[in-house]
Amino acid sequence: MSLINHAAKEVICKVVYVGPGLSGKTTNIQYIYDQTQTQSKGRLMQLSSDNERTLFYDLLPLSIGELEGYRTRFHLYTLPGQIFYDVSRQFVLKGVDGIVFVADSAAERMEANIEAFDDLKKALEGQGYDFDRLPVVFQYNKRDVPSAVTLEELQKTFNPTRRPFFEASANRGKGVMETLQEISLRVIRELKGGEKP
Ligand SMILES: Nc1nc2c(ncn2[C@@H]2O[C@H](COP(=O)(O)OP(=O)(O)O)[C@@H](O)[C@H]2O)c(=O)[nH]1
Ligand SMILES: [Mg+2]
Repeated sequence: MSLINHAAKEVICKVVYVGPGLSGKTTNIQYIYDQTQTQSKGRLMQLSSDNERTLFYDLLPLSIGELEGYRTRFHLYTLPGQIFYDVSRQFVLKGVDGIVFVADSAAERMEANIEAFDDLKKALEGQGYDFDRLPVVFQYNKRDVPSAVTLEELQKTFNPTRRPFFEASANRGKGVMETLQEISLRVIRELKGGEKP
């Protein structure tokens, strides 16, 4: 559920990028940070160290626009897989408004993708969310790697009901802003009362 601050006329939406370690979540956030004008972004907080980039989470506050007189702000978080068994990380999912699932296209990472996906669904259920009703966008990242599995296989495995998805090469910025735009659109639509696309 979004945080609404009536005094400040602000809505704060929480979007969490989830996926297995090294699938490209931080790369997405960093690219968004680099592409966003200074006045529209807060400080990028990266709670991680150089040699263990996947351990903690990133937070990027963004101002996206106005909705009925309220400033809409997004807080983008990244969250590694294995969340179900790690209570300390579950707070990042508290009050989540939208999820970007960042899968790694490399064949050798499919098992890790599936594990992270199952963990995510369990963690959301544990907090009373219905994954099928939450705004979700799938990002199939690392489409450039030689061992990439087919789009069909990814869709069949993660997104059989064909919710929005993007192919990406986040390290080159491909698909990153498209993913962000789609998830923010879905979250705002939900805020306005769940109009269907
Ligand atoms: N080949 C390739 N490498 C990528 C892509 N996106 C990210 N990477 C690299 O994958 C590594 C892990 O990315 P990172 O964003 O730290 O993963 P995170 O653990 O999900 O936050 C880094 O070396 C990135 O430069 C991509 O689309 N293609
Ligand atoms: Mg990271």
